Amino acid sequence: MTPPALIETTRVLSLIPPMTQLNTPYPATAYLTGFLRSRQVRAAQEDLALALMLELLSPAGLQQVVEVAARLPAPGPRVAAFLAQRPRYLGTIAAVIAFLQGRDATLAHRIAGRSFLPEGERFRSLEAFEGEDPVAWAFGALGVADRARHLATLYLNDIADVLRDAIDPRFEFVRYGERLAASQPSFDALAAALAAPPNLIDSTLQRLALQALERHQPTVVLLSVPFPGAVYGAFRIAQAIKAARPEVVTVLGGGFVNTELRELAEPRVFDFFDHVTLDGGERVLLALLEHLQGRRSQQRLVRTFVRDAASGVVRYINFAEPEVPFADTGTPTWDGLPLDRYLSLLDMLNPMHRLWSDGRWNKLTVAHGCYWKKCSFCDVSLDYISRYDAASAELLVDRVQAIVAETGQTGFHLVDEAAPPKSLKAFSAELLRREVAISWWGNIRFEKTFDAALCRQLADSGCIAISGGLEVASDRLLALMKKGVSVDQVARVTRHFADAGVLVHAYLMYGFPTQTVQDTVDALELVRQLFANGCIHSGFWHRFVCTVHSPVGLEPERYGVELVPLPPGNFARNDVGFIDPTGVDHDALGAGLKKAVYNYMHGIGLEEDVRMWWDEPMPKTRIARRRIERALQAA
Ligand code: B12
Repeated sequence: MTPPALIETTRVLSLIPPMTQLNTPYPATAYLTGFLRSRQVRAAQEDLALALMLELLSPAGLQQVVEVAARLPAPGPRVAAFLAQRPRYLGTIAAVIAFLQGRDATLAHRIAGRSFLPEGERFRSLEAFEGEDPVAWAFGALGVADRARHLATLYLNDIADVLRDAIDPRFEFVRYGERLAASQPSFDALAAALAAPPNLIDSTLQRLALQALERHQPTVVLLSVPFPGAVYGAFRIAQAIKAARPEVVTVLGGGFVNTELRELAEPRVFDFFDHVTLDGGERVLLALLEHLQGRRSQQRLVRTFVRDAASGVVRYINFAEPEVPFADTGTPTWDGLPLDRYLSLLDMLNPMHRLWSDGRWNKLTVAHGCYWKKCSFCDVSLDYISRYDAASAELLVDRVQAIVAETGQTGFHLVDEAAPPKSLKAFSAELLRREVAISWWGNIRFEKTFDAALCRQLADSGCIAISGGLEVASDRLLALMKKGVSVDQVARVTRHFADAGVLVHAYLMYGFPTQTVQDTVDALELVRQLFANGCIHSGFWHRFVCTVHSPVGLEPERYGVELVPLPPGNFARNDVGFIDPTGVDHDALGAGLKKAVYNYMHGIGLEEDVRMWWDEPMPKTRIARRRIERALQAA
């Protein structure tokens, strides 16, 4: 038995590294902190991504940026323009940040007037709009606040350009050094970047990390990397911790690790982290904390990579133990995160992307994993898809009520890959029964179950938007990808949602194995008809990427393609190239698809022949002009 005193000395600090999002915290630390506290572990959290940005975008931080920029021997045009206007930038930055944090709403009028903010290159995007009042085109006559937020976002984007040109070309507001980590078989590039002297962004981040350490005095620090664009920042934080306080145990986990580091064998990673863990963090952490408290041997760690002290070899330890059921993972807590300091940027005019980057959303998972888990493009073999575990509607609404009571905010983003219709039905009924007023949105599959009555019930319970995959918009390819929906079904379901007043966004995909040019033209024609018939309001085309854990990556021959062997390496594995005998140049087609959907979202070109969106001659569509209309009538 370990003496209680030793257990009590365990203090866990979970950190969000830069960059993920600025409008709302990425939820992993909230989930883990909530869980650990439910198990009486002393746990705290901080968002260093937000802290870093608020520091650099403060008058003092920006002054430091000015100083670095002013020392450049040959500043590029964007940096020169910034330096020329430096008093205006320094004089406006605090006000703009307060405005974007929602703390100074009346500034909207001055910003919208366009004489308050210095305007750099990013404001040129406004020239693309015709008419005397360019932003009104996008926001309508009423949107002074939105207009100002868009202008303030362009202003921040100009500053981000300066950070890139003067300090670090790898910097972006939602990802940092992404290419150093994404699908990188070798750790060399990341190692070299980490060995370089810290630039202003790095040193600011490292100072903030050490201040957080000072405040919380943790014995264990958890770093969560959901995406490749958070990896470099996480390693920089760990580097600072290991240099200043080597006895603090550092642990790396999160979506990127769960996806790309499953075969990790790179010993240098362990110069920064003592442990790297896979999949759901709950059971893993209980085992690890017990181990650190001397109550469990190393051989009984769960899904944890360690570096063997004697041989220096990386070992994966996975002592089989039952997972913590989803119902017992506790309620996420945002305690400790500065919820009134997040920035509501208004970058993109796509209405669904706007929900992603605008507004402070609480996050809730309806069920762990995906109930369908068949789509051949998805990482269905991984735990966060394959391990399906639902909770009762009562428990979910208990969590909702606890989160609203804690945060004072009623907006929820359901972060499921695809929230199960049965659970959503019960969840919405329970919200209505308890008269809990919230707004919520999330991702679903366009299942038949979503009939008119259910869509109305979901809307009544607070559903404001849903997204779902229409993917390649071709019945042949939907069947090949085992999506389990048909185009006609998607039309009917999306229309039910739209009729209930819910914003509908379609994930669209191109470049799937065996997809021909004709398939692509036909897909756009169907998408055009879905917009024209009021089924969908928003959409975005993604280029299909083959990943090693998806059915296409695991059994390429079943999809008629051949994989390009991955280069050898002991770090990240994810995207894999493939040869499709159709030989179609999908990149060339992608630009036309994106242009078309962008215009459809604004009601433009909906009656035109879809071939107009490409510069090259394209085949005529084989889709009947009233195909979607008829599918809707048939219902
Ligand atoms: C919702 C979602 C989004 C939303 C919201 C993102 C956000 N910023 O909040 C949107 C649609 C905006 C989005 C965008 C993107 N996403 Co996304 N997203 C998801 C999804 C479905 C859920 C994320 C979530 O909130 N989960 C809930 C949290 C609590 O789970 P979690 O982070 O995994 O944490 C658990 C464990 O991982 C673990 N854990 C986490 N951290 C740590 C740390 C330690 C130390 C330990 C021990 C454990 C641990 O414990 C937690 C509780 O069990 C995941 C897939 C999935 N099912 O997880 C993909 C996923 C994270 N996204 C992914 C990607 C690639 C992206 C994009 C980069 C896509 C793109 N190309 O644009 C962008 C990045 C946008 C950005 N910069 O913010 C990938 C990342 C994989 C990878 N290769 O790195 C995932 C895994 C899906 C996938 N396979 O494609 N995404």
